[in-house]
This record gives sequence, C-alpha cells and structure tokens, in this order.
Amino acid sequence: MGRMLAAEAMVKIMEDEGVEVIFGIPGAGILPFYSALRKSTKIKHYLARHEEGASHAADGYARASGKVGVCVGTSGPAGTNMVTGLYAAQVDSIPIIAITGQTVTAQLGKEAFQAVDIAEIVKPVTKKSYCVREANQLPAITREAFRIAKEGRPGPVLIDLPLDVQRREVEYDPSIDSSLEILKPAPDDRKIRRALEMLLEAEKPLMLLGGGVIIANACDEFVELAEHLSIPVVTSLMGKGGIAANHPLYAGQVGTSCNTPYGNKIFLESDLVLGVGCRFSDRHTGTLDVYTSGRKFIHIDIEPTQIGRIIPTDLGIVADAKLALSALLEMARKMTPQREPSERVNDIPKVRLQCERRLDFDQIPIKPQRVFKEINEFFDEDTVFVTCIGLNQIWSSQFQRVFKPRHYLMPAGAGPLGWDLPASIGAKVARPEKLVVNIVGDYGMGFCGEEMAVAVMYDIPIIVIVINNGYLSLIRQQEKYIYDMNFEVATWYEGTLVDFVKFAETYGAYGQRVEKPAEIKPALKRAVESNRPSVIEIIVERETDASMGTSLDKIVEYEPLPTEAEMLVAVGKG
Ligand SMILES: Cc1ncc(C[n+]2csc(CCOP(=O)(O)OP(=O)(O)O)c2C)c(N)n1
Ligand SMILES: [Mg+2]
Repeated sequence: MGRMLAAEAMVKIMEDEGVEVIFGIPGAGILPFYSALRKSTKIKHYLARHEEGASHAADGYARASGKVGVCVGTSGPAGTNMVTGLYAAQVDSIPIIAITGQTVTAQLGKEAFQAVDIAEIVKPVTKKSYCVREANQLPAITREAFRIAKEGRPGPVLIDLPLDVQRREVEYDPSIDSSLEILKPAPDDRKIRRALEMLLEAEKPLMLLGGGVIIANACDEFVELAEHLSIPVVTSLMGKGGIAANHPLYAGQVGTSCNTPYGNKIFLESDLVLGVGCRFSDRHTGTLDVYTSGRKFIHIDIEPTQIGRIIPTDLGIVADAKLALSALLEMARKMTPQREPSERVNDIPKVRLQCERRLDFDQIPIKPQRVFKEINEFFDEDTVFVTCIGLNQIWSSQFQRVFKPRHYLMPAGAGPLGWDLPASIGAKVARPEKLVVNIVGDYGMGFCGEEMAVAVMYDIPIIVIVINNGYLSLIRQQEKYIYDMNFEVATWYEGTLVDFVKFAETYGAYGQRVEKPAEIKPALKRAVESNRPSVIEIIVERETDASMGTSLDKIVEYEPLPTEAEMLVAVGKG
C-alpha cells in the first residue's frame, strides 16, 4: 500500500513501462508532473524548443527503437502544437504518448487561461484521448494508454492532466502493478493454407512488404517465406529497408512518386500480390484500376477495417504480421520443399541493375541525383536515414539503398515539413551507436529548425544534409506541369539563399557548404569526424524535376529528360 501524488504514480508507471526518455517543455499547467519527473532516476528529459518538435522527436524515437515514445507539454497551445505530431504518428501507426497539462477541473469549460479542450481536439488523430478528471483513475488510465498505443495497429494516445488531478494523493502500490496484457491475433490456419495454395498456383506472384512488417519486427519471417517460395519482393515506402537493397529477391519499391522503375514494372506484371502490413495508400497505388486490374490480392493486416478498405481483397487475413508470417512459413515448409526460382526470379538482380536510375552526373551546379550517389557510397548499411517531404524526399526514396528495417524513417502518410530534424534527434537518442543522417530541403529546414538547439545542448551528433535548390521544388514542379505557373515557390531573394552554415553556427553546430560533386564526400567525412551536430548545405541545380505520375504505368523517367507532353500525360492532363 502506498499513498503518493497522482503525478508520481504516473511517473512510476512510465518507468515500469520501460520509458527512458521524454521530450517536452515545462509550463505552469504541467509542473506537478515535472516535479514528479525530476525525482525519477530512470527517465531522462530532453528540453525541446517547440512542442511540435517534442512530438516528432517522440515519434522518431519510437520508429528507431520499436518502443513507445513520450512527449509532454503544458496546457493550451502546447497541446495544439502537438496535433501535427499526433497526426503523423497516427497515420503511420507509431506508438507515442502525449501528456499535456490542463487548468484545474473547476475551471474547465470556463475559458480559463491556456485552457483548451485538447482531448476533444485530438480525437481524430489519436487512438484514444483522455482528460482525466478523477485522480484515482490515473494509474489505470496510464497503463491503458500504453496498452492502446502498442496493441493492434499501434498509434498515439493523449492524456490531459488538470493541475488539481496531478497534485491529488492516490493509493498506488507499484509492487503489485504491471503492464496490461497485449493481445496479438493469430491467423486462421485454413486461411493460411488457402493463401499458400494461391501463392503456389500463381504464375507471377509478388510479395509486398509494408511498414506493418517492420513495426511487428517480422522482416526475417517475411524474407524467409519469400526465399522458401522464391517469390520476388517489393516494398511500400514505409516498408523500405524491410529487405536488404541487395537481396536477390528484392525487386524495388512501388509507388507513384516514391518508386523504383523495376518495382513498378514487376508489380504491373504480377498476377497475385501478397500484401502484408500495408494500407494501400493513394501515394502507393495511384489510379486504382491500373493498380488492381489483372491481379488478385491477399492482404494480411492486424487492423480488421483495413481489409477491403481500398482494394477488393481476394483473401483477407486479420492477424499480427509476425504470427501470420510464421504460420505461413511453417505450413509452406510442410507443403513444398524450397521452390526453384523461375527465370523471372533469377533475373531480378540483373534487371534491377539495368533499370536503376542514373546518378553519375558531374556537372556544377550539382545535380541532386549525384548527391545521392555520394550518400549511397559514403554511408554504410548501419546508417539511419531520416527524411520528410519535398523533391529531396522523393529523390531520397528513389535513389537511396537501404539494408535494414528501422533504418529509413519518414512521415509517409502525413508529410509535415519539420518532422525530420526532431525525429532525427529522437532516433539518435534511441540508437546512439548509429550514424543518423537527416536529409531535408532548404524550405523544410525552416520548419522546426529550432530543434537544432536540442541537438547541440545535449550533444546529439546528427548530420543534417540540406539540399538547397532555392525552391519549394515539389510545389514548383506541380505548378509548372499542372497549373503552368511559377508562383511563390522561390526561396531565394535578391540573389541570396538562406545561409545554412550560419544557421548551424548560430546554434553552435558545425556547418559547411558544398558546391562541387567532389567536395561532398570530404564534407561528409568532416561532419562524421567532428562528432558534433552538423549541417552540410549542398547547393544543387535549381530546376531538376523528379520522376512522378498519377498511376504506376505513367512514371516519366529523368534521362533522357521527359518532354513537356510526357510530363502532362504523367500528371493526368495529357
Ligand atoms: C507543414 C507543411 N506545409 C506545407 C507543405 C507543402 N509542401 C510540401 S513540399 C513543400 C516545399 C518543400 O521545399 P523544400 O523543403 O525546399 O524541398 P524541395 O521540394 O525543394 O526538395 C511544401 C511547401 C507540407 N508538406 N507540410
Ligand atoms: Mg528546396
């Protein structure tokens, strides 16, 4: 038996749940919680510079570690600043818990200072949100928040804590309390058998690795199944890294923008797709009849409402990805010895190479493609890459080779500029032994750029590569081909680009500018050797476009450069 403040009980529960770090900003409405947190020897607090940054840092931490990320802020605007972070975590199925302060319960609904109904505001972007009015409920609610964040399709949970609730004494005995059980649905054996029959009968089957496979830590099982059945593997954007880029069965990445040419090609040639832990997002499928016609789909997902939501599924299996893939593997081994690869399968490494986009440009200003050639060559397989949105992100996803799960992080579903720098900080805190490299555009760097102070203050040596083209170039490209305009998309004024070297130095980070291809690797080397938070600004050709289209069969390639007419067809206007 023990009496303690509700906030103290909450901190003890978080310790027991394995929380080691919290990203947050104190304020009057959350100080009782901070007072309890101060006494914790197990949880380290990182002082963010913006609550949006804190929420993305918790997200990046969760993606890199597989654990629950936690962010905290005061009442009112702190919570509203976290809405983007909750949304990004929700759509990509990332478990984070946001804790906010609140005015005293007696003031709720009376427009008191910095009192906003945050639990209501975040309902559509969380799995669950609570405004806790009864302190005695807080221990059980905190346990439930962790269960909900992790169970089934993971996602964010928000707990709003009125000041008086934080300060009230409750009965809590940590010696007889533990985590709530997490249920993992197992697949129906009959469906597993049916799936295998379909896969063995198909002429050109394909396995699609989605982000859910990485979240379920089931990549090994996925790849073993593909190997046993000799089936080519493609990934979605969220699945990138789930299979090594040099694996003989890896055929590429499917999507309208974040694709590889061979990924889309082999997809369009397939007659059966086994999609695991993927949600068939519009950015992946493009025009649906092109995506679906001529092929059948087996879909495995832990979230029942995902089955049949976007595409008509021939066989849907609701199950935890790891359990489903283990069951498939076990039954596959009983049903058939390891299958001999067909000619189509044997050819994958060769065709993948033949189809690779060209990166070896020597010109100055540097072509963005060349930047990624240098990145691919310089960094090893253990590097964690973090990227966000813009052409820089699309190029990164098209050109970069990734070898391991949880080594390529981006907010695929929400694409909020500003996610990447704080998420990189979270990832580096989670995996300090890894190099963490953030790739970002010149405009995106302005969003949550203040979090550089966190990296410097806590000595978190991330490397930020700013691809500076003086443009909001993703928008520039869309304006050019769809609206025939070039309006409000330039970030360079009076011949001046924002100086990201000075930006780095302002925060006490290491900064360098690069303008020639041959300077890229030495600059990266200096950044790594400095072992400090670093910014490498690379000035690139301003007008380079990216290969994109509205459907998988309408991707226009770079070289030779597409004509205006081809681009119009690609965007659906031709
Ligand atoms: C919060 C937010 N606001 C606006 C956008 C729309 N948007 C997407 S990319 C982009 C421009 C990005 O420019 P930059 O960071 O320089 O990247 P580039 O496309 O030039 O590589 C904008 C405004 C967004 N994704 N997120
Ligand atoms: Mg730009």
